[in-house]
Amino acid sequence: MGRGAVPGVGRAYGRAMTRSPSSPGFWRSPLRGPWLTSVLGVVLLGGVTVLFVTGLVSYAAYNPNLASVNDKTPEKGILGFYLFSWPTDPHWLYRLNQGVHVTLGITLIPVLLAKLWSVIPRLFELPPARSLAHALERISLLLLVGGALFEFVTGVLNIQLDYVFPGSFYTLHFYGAWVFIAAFAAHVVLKAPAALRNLRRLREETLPDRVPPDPVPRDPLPSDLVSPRPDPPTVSRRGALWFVGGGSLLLFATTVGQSFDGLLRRTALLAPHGGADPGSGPNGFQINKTARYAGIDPVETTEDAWRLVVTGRTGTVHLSRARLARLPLHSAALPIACVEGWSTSDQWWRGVRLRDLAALVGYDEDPPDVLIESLQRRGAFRRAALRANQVADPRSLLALYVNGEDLSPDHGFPARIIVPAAPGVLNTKWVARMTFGDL
Ligand SMILES: Nc1nc2c(c(=O)[nH]1)N[C@H]1C(S)=C(S)[C@@H](COP(=O)(O)O)O[C@H]1N2
Ligand SMILES: [Mo]
Repeated sequence: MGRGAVPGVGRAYGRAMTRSPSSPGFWRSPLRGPWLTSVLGVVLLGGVTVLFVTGLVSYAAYNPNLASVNDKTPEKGILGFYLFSWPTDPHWLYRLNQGVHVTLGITLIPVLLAKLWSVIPRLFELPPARSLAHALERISLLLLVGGALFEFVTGVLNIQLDYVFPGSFYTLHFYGAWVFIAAFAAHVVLKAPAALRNLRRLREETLPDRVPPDPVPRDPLPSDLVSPRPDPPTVSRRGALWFVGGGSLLLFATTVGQSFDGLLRRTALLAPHGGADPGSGPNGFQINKTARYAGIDPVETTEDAWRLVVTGRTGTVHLSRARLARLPLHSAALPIACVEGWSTSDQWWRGVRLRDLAALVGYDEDPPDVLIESLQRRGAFRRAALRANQVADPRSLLALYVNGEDLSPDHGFPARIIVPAAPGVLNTKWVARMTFGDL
């Protein structure tokens, strides 16, 4: 029977209170309250900010304003206000950015779920709106929860599966991020004062070992999150935090290896799998799409059949692979870093400088932008545009060799692009045509 209730009435009221999720008594965990919600909220505030920034940076790395082939969200309008020319230094820039974005995103999943769990009574609150301000707050909450789930789900699916969403991952994840961050910012502004108050109190009292059966004395702050009829606690608040943190740690430990080689990569149980086994040897590093998957006909890559077609100010030249191999060759140690978060350590690529190829077609100084097209006939990644600063970098190569050997078919034989600091998708494999200037 409820505290201070009239006998009989109390029991009926109690039953009504527990029957529907919109009644506060339905939610019985003594862990819910401003304390747990505030701690999780602060972790997410930091984490989501990093995710948002690295996400925006990742989009900029595609150089989407350079050419339509690079841009998966051409209708973005002012949302592209911040775009900048992606640099080529430091050469591990995209590797770091994307490793942080994906690894942190996966690590935060338990925190996000715990946070949603901690505020779930609020989602069922009735009446839906008590005032205009309350209505706005609830709409922002809906966008916040929906946006968060949407961003995490699309992100994880893009990493783990052959993408299954209707529509391009890039478009959905990009627009979803803006909806989410707008709701997130509104939420932070609305909730920061209360969260700060809660956390200041938390610093004053030391972390209690067990939640008291009646949280009212410890949680004098008025809160609709505190259950009016809490069940006896089965775990302390400290224990609950360990549970969430342990989940995060487990996800982190089974993801982070995808940014490294050798034994560490094998600990990345959650990294994309099911692709081709790269085997060992000079070409034994991660493969994204195999030549077979991309529909590359081996006949078209033979010495007799394949010609690189380079076009520029002074016309077009056709180069066999043997001809290319007699041009001045240079080496560069550069990683492959995919938007999916995995990356390789630096590989030793050897080939012709992009700026030397530009010089062959009339750009002796100040090489322009270039459009790269592969032998591949279908698929979004068969073409990419590189900006002039990327072409000019002496480490940017049309690579013929890697780690002292011919490129393998799966790594782009007869020739592939490799550019410092660029996302994997700009490192086009099975290159057939390069068009300088006039994108
Ligand atoms: N023609 C072509 N080039 C491509 C791709 C592709 O699908 N087709 N995938 C790109 C992507 S997304 C990445 S991450 C890298 C991966 O290179 P790797 O398979 O040699 O590791 O290749 C890039 N080059
Ligand atoms: Mo990629």
